[in-house]
Amino acid sequence: MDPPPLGEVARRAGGGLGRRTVLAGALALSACGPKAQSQPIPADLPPLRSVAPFRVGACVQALHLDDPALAALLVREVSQLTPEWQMKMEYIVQPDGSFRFEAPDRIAAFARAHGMGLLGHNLVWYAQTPEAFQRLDENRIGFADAYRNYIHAVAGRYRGQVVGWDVVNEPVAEDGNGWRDSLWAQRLGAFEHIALAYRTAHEADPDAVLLLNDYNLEYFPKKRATYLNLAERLLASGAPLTGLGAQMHVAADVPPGEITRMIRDLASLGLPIHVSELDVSLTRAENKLLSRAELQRRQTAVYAEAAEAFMALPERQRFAFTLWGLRDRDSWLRAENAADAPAVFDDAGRPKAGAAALVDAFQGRRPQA
Ligand code: 9MR
Repeated sequence: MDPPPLGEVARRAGGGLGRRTVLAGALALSACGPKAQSQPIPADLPPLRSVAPFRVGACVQALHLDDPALAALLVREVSQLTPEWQMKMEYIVQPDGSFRFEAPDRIAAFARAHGMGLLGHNLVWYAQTPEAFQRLDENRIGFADAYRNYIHAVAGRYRGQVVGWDVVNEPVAEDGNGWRDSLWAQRLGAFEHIALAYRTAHEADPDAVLLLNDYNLEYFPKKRATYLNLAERLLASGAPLTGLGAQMHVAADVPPGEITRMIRDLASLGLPIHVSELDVSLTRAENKLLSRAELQRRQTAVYAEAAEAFMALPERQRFAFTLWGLRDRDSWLRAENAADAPAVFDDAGRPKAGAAALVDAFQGRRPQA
């Protein structure tokens, strides 16, 4: 199950104009504000991975690897892959309780062949509770043993191949009031199932960075506070939580400054930070009065802000910076709205202004305003 559209929950007003105005000349000519200047995307824009002093990631499905243009773009631009859905229970756990690994094995092999990192995503998610777990015959195996067995099987299989795991995905309630209910919470305890997942993942792969991952942390300070509180409780309990992920599925009219504040807040615990699923939707913008060109301009500014805030972290806290879909046409948001164009490469794989903004920020340059 996907999280609800941000529009349903992100009730913030549109905010002022962003500071940064790197624009794709072709995209942004008509509706620029008075301060905005159009700036063409350099024809020889260097690959993202070549300029970033940390791993740049993208999500991927096994079928993407059959698209030569996309496979080539991935190899050129990114240095880490996150399986978009095929390392989740929905793919791995079969109705009879057996496991399958064809697709994630293929993605892992591709990453290895191209010297890329691999990020395991994810081990436990409230939204995925396979039938085999719901109908578990506890005369044969206890629930906690089956849960631990799953984590051991999956994290153990990719031991030494992944740089890290999103161990628990989206544990915080939508409104930030406590944690989500789930089959896992009901059977194993609201806190205990989370702590147990970290302890078990660590047994299975002691070298992997073990991350927590959630969304809307920039939009809702309350949700962020609950997330950080959970992280602190896990650490206090001795659970091996070693990284914090912020998904960052944001809209182009996210108020300037919110992303920067969120990244700083998360970094306050001292753990490595993963910008884990960044995309910037045009069609989810709350402010329906903004022109498409203005939304595109703001989208570029949002990518710039995210990259600059990440660059401002101490080096040891920059885990990776991951884009949720490299080209517009690969994005999950396209299924929701065919008019969306949330990525930094267009349908043809050409860099948009957002890609140029990332390159600038990763090189420590601020775009001209
Ligand atoms: O983009 C993913 C989509 O292809 C899958 O069908 C869906 C369910 O597995 O998950 C999407 O990715 C989600 C990610 O795993 C967790 N954060 C929200 C992402 C977008 O819904």
